[in-house]
Amino acid sequence: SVDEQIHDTRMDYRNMHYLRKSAYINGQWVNAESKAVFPVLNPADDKVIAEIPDMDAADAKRAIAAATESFRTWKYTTAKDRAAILRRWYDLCVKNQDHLAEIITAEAGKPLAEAKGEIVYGSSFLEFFADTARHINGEVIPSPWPNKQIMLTRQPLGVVSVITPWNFPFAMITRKVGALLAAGCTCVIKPAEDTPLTALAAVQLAEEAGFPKGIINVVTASRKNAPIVGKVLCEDANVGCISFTGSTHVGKILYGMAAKGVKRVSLELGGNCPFIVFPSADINHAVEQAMMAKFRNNGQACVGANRFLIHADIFDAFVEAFKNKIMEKCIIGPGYKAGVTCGPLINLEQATKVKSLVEDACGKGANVVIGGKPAPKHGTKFYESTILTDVKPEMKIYGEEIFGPVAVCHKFNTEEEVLEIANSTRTGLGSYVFTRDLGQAFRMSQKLEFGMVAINDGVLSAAEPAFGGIKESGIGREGSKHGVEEYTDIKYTLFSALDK
Ligand code: TXE
Repeated sequence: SVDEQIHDTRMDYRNMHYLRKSAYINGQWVNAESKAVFPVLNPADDKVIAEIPDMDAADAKRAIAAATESFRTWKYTTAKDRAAILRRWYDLCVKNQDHLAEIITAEAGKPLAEAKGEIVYGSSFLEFFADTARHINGEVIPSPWPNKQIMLTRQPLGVVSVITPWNFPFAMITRKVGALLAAGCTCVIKPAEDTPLTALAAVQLAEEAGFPKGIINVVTASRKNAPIVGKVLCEDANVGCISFTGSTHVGKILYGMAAKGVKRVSLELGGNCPFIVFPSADINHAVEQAMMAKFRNNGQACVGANRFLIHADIFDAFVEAFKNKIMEKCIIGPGYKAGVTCGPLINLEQATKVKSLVEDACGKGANVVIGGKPAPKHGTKFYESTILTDVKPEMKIYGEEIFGPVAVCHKFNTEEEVLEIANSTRTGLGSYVFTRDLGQAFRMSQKLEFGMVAINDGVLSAAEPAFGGIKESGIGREGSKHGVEEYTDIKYTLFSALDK
């Protein structure tokens, strides 16, 4: 039975704080109207952690109604009051970081230390947006007419539908929800089916922080019901904006549905990030950063390095040093075990995708430097940390987002050539460049067609900068003041003086 499975595990879920098994609508912890449930599994051992409501259209409508009603008063709260509650939410997340991290490790598989890092990183958005809430300034503009004044103010968009992925189950919630609450919006969250427990725990802390009922709602749904709930969240007339992070494929479907109601969208979609190393670079530093850019979260990050483009003069030295670093640092195992740095992939679908991409490449002549196969002794979803060379354009792995622990290394000879290769993708999220040549760094920052360029660094994201991509990587920015403005519209008011 599910109960036995829950007990038969090395993580004791019974003692986990903040493990909620209900969804959250209008300030109540609730079941699906249909009473349906679905299991949430630990990807390390395939055991059931909890069964939670498998909601459908009726539940989604109920949540939107609650968010719509609460918006009527929330939009008139002062920025100071909104900032104070956000700040309390931040404090509670930091205080409970160990409990939250355990839930992430259980359902997402990532090592505990990394899960704690996600809580620190994700909480920093709440702290930052608490500050930003008080700086959503308008403008007063010189008028072209005498005795008149033009005022531009920022208005919240209303109810935001928030659909999040499983790779950063906490940070993807805080990055969106913190910003939209600061702006004065309310929301309905549909967390990824693989990682809903983190979202529920985060929202329980929001409840403790004092958000009034209906401001934040969570509708949980299985993979089967996600499109049903998603359709309502995109098409309901009361929804003003859809904020989504996930695959480009699903992003396009949601964008299409949003278009029917001329709704605003914020889309953070897939990437195909180049990691470029020039001969002048400090190779040891580049390798250290490559480890972060590739193997953080076991390669399951949209800003993860997807293509290593290494100058021919240093190719062999880089690949050798990279391989040695992998042998030293990549310890595969379940996330709760001390010392483990590489957990499982999130689900069978992702594990199969990574395996078949490598098999396709090897079948067409790619060379395995290290790894190159699943690691079944740890479980069904583990994969060895891998380096491939001799990858050609006709191999699927050349153009696809790998989303796993596989580093594909290519050789290049000139700056023009590497720019051509790097830019030849329909996506444009992050890019990384390693060089000591200042002029070259400047040219690369100008010419790389990506929303973000990191020079001599492998980690880009924080609350302060504007995170986001161009082309098929999405629309809009998260973090920074731009991330808050994303959830506002500009209202223009004209004041005409009656007394002349
Ligand atoms: O993503 P999906 P998946 C990329 C990455 C990965 C691939 C597939 O390449 O290998 O996408 O991952 C919800 N209406 N990224 O299948 O399906 C779903 O329930 C409404 C990059 O997990 O896009 C979940 O909440 N919602 C990405 C969310 O969409 C729908 C992070 C994301 O799932 C829906 C994740 C529908 N019709 C994957 N179908 C990044 N940018 O970081 C699914 N969902």
